[in-house]
Amino acid sequence: MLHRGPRLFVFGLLVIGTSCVGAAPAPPASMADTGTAGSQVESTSGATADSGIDGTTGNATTTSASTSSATSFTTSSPASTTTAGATDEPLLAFSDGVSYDFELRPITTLSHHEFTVTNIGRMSAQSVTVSVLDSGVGHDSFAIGRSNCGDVLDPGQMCAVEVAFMPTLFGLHGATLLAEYDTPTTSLFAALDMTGTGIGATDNLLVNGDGETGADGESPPPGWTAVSGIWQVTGSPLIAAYEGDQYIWPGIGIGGLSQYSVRQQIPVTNLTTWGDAEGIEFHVRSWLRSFEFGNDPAHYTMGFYDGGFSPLGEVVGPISTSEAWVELQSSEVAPAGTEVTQLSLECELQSGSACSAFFDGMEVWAEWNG
Ligand SMILES: [Ca+2]
Repeated sequence: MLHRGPRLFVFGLLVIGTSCVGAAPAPPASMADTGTAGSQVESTSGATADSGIDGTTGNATTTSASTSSATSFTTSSPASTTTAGATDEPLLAFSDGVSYDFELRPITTLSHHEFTVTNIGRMSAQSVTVSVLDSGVGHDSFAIGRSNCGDVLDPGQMCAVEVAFMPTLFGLHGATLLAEYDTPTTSLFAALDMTGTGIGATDNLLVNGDGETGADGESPPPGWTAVSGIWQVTGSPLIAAYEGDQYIWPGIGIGGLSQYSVRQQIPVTNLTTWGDAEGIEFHVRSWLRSFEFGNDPAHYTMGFYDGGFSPLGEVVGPISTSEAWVELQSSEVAPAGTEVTQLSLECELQSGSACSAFFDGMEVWAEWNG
């Protein structure tokens, strides 16, 4: 049905070369221009607090050991290799200027961009370190991968740094790419603002929607909370599971009870860079059947709640009394303030001692495409 790619949390590549940049103060935006001589921030001894990075914190991780022979991975050219207007000091500049947007990227995918750092000054830059500044929403979705930037970058030389971006949340992510270096008299840096937007769909957010977790007859089903009735995971030759061996049903033995309900709450404040789940579309899918046609009607309900669990809205799924497995599905955009979603399974007893509703293959997933 709808595409629901696996939600990967592969951070192995993302942590390379990015340690310990948190202590470095964010450079003033007005000083982040890397395209001209005026783009550099100078921080001399005794400089004031707004002078940027002093270059002595050691917080940026030095990349590869390649030094004076550094060249680009590719044939990409720097934006400027001229030394016109440059001072007698070293001056580093990014080929992409002051900003770069990775644009819309599914939260399941990893993308890369190669940035080139060029010394457009007239002296060698020493102690060159390139790092991702530990600031901004979703900054940890950016990380340095391959790099051939060494400790020294001579005038006219360039080196290449590959940055990996894998959004972990829906929405706009941001971080700063820094190239710090020393001159004979001070420490400077070039800065570039990186952005990217996470889109796409999550994996299944529901726990034990297939009824496969828990021993036969276990009540309530692991991951679920019974509101009324027993509710169990079970399997039976009389009712073959839709998938796997087990399903979830209300159980037997509640005399006089007519409404059976079980629920599962899903916190959803960890899905977006804007905090709540406003604007996120939630999809529900469930397979449902009765014992015989016309048995006890059953359905699911998807509810949206704020942080205090006040209801903000709900979607009542289709009611089924089919004697065969039927796929039920619905989608709804979460209202502003949504912090919790709740899937409830409902069965209305018509006769007998057990509500004949069998749920299997249930999933809830979130989608946002910008
Ligand atoms: Ca199952």
